[in-house]
Amino acid sequence: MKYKAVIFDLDGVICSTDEYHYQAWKKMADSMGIYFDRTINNRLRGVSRMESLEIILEQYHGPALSEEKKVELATQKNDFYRESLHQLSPADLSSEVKDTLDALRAEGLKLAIGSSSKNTRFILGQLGLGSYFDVVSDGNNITHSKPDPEVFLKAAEMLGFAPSDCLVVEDAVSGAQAGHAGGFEVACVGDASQAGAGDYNMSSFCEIKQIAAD
Ligand code: B16
Ligand code: MG
Repeated sequence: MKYKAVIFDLDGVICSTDEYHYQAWKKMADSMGIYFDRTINNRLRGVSRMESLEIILEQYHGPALSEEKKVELATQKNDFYRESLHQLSPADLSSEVKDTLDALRAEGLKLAIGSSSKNTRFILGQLGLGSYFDVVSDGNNITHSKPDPEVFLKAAEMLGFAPSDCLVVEDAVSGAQAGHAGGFEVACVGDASQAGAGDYNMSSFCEIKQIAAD
């Protein structure tokens, strides 16, 4: 195999939580009278919670907000978001994703998660993947979020492999940039694939099997 491990982004790659993020931010923004739409929501892909809030606050024109208030708003959004994540179940894991993961593992590859989300473990549990991955690097073990490579470098370190031995899979341009900044090859799906941000720009998830085998 070309790689020893594959490091997957979570939101937008393993599962689709975009709509839940959107609805939760929308509820928070509406409560503050802040304009927010799906185009702005697209800019939040792969971006940390507090950095996402700053992007949303570009549309806020009221009196200055204290750091305490900002944390309160981000917490409010996360509470809405966590509530909606209870709807996630193993049925939300597509058979294409699960079959591809199983096939990669059967080839002897180690599988890891590299996500900006602090809700990673909860989401994996909801999907029935609570103890599936060999390594989980997420928003709880990093100080810099994507496009900084920290989350992927930590995953590679936990795996005990060099970045050149690991393929990163991403749906966000910021995530693909993070992979490249860390010295990883990157395979993209979704938005990042359409933007041509990866070394491989896939039209379907199962193409990873071919990429890893070449
Ligand atoms: P949380 P990923 C990212 O996950 C999401 O794409 C992004 O929209 C979100 O703001 C970020 O996680 C933080 O999530 O509020 O749950 O900590 O794409 O890196 O898996
Ligand atoms: Mg993502």
